[in-house]
Amino acid sequence: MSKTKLTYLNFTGRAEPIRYMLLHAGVEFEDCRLSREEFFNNKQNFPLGQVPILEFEGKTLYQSHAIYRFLAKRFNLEGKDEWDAYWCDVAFQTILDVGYAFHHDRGWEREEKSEAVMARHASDLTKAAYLLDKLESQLEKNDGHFLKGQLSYADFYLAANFNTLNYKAGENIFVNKPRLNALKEKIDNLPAIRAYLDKCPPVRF
Ligand SMILES: N[C@@H](CCC(=O)N[C@@H](CS)C(=O)NCC(=O)O)C(=O)O
Repeated sequence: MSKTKLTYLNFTGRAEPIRYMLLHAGVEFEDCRLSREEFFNNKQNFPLGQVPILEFEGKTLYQSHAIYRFLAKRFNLEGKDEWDAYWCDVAFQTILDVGYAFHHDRGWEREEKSEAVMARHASDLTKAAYLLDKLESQLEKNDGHFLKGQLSYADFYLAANFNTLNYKAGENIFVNKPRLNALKEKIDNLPAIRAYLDKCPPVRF
């Protein structure tokens, strides 16, 4: 059996949902975290010159979202039919949108705290809060998961991105979001994920 190897940088970022799914599925893998220098020395060897890449069953997978969906299919993490898969994708894409709300230049945390910059940041926070409320409603309808009664890749995506989203927002955007917090806790406390989190070195995002 060929070795499974995930190559990324020393961040959670796009790789963390892959780490979570592999860990939960009990797949042993090499978690290769390149330094900036190592990345640029190897860039030409990666299919699109980017990471993450996942070597799995003798093939090289790239494009993070395609990898998430591939693993979701392989590990039965997108529900029982295409309707479940659809709602799982909706949650995933809504979480992505929360992150996109903060893709603006981060003038609000540097010197440039002009009225315009601060107004834009406030508007980003409002948009994110609106989307997070929609995600809360989806969890409420489904007894605490994005799909009722089952784990899905959207659950893993949320937990794996929690800290990154707060980093992008510059504050904890999950205050008063009890269901999202509970889901993150539940995923982070799955045995294989807990064991990983307890020993992985702290990273900024
Ligand atoms: N669409 C790609 C984007 C990957 C990507 O931009 N990765 C970053 C690291 S987070 C990277 O490799 N950047 C270096 C570069 O593009 O030169 C994916 O989601 O996998």
